[in-house]
Amino acid sequence: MRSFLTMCILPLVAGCSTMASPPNSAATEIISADLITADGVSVGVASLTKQNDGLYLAVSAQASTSGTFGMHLHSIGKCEGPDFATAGGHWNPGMKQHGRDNPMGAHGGDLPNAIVGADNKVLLVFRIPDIVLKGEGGLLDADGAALIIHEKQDDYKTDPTGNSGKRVICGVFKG
Ligand SMILES: [Cu+2]
Ligand SMILES: [Zn+2]
Repeated sequence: MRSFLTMCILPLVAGCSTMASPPNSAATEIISADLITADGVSVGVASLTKQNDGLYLAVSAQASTSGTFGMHLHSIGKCEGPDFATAGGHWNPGMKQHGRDNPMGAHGGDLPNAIVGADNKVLLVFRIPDIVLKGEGGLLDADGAALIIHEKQDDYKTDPTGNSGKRVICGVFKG
């Protein structure tokens, strides 16, 4: 999966026009991340792509269980198990509180919950707001960023974490 996506960084590489996932043909991959568990086992990939109408995040992974799980962009691109504390807090360039349902929110890194069906597969593609990617305060600043999926549902309001529990899956975005 990762090598396939990486191969498609150049949109004109033969074969990329048949790429299944992104919804339109002008997609340009910006960066991708291997997703790992606390034991360091690779379980999928996440990628950021730029399309005609904005930035998209795609997540494809095998979870250990079905359910609804908090998912965020954290501020440091470092995934050291078992607790992934090295990834820091939620990416928060606007100095807000956590959660879309919090009047003082939300963090720039707050994402919708990942809903995992009975097959335990996570397969999500969604548009994220246009954000600053590079340079000071950008998502892909010197220390990068991490995508984290948690053990519990994000309640979209409890600061600073949405009560989403442990960090279960982590991937490093480094630009
Ligand atoms: Cu998180
Ligand atoms: Zn948050």
